[in-house]
Amino acid sequence: MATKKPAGRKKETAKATAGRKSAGKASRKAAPSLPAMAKALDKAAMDAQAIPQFSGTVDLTLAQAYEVQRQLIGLRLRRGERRVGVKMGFTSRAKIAQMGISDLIWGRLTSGMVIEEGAPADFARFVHPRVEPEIAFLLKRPLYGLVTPMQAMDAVEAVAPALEIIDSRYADFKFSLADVVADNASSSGFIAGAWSKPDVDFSNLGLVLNFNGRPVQIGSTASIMGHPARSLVAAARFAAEAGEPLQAGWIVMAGGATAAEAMSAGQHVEMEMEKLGRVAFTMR
Ligand code: OOG
Ligand code: MG
Repeated sequence: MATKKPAGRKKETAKATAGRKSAGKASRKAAPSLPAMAKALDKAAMDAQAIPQFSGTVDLTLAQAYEVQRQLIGLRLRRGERRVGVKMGFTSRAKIAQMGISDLIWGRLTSGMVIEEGAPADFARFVHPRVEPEIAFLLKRPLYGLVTPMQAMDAVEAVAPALEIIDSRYADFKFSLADVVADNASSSGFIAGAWSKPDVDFSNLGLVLNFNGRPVQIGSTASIMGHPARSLVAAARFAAEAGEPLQAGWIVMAGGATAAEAMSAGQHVEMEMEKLGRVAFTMR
């Protein structure tokens, strides 16, 4: 394929590469701008239509990828969504092994991603959704910078068993580190179960993820960085570095304790966690 002249740069968008899974070494297309990437990801999410990953076409640094993410969320906030927290990614071996990425990442949660416990989610809204068992923290005061796990827990109002629906906007759910960061860490929806006071020892709670009453994943909260509080510590650091410190009332999703499971329409998803109880929703 012919290499484009820089003059064609503005016109090139991620769409122009549609159909290509990953560009070969020979073809380097002119890179779309960061705002164009944010728009393409936003549209992909709204249309529930996958786009090709950027890597292979664009050399995106991690800092640029986080800037795309910031702008992507900016588009949602401008449509009236509210910021409600932070999600952490790749905090367990199981997730690292499943996706082949071992760097901790984070993403921004907005009100449009909230799914009420027990409520149905619409399969048509997603590209190729997966679900993973997590634990959620609800903060009672702001938390930022370098904190110890104890200081982090002091800011926690409550903890809950939670499910995250991830739905990569990239074809085949394949991406590089920069790709997935730009795509807000694949976030699509999350469901928190009943909140408990954080005086429960949640460091090693057994959990089972069930599809239509059948177990599909089993694990423990201990697989989240050895102790989920460490994920909150990391979230506090990332958020402060981004100039968006964790706020009172925000939710922090600690990251998947097991590999994520692909979902289809008509599934009832339930996760049962020792001591903290269950959380469920139906994909219709
Ligand atoms: C990226 C998001 C990772 C987690 O809990 O580790 C994540 C992905 O797997 O698509 O949410
Ligand atoms: Mg997750």
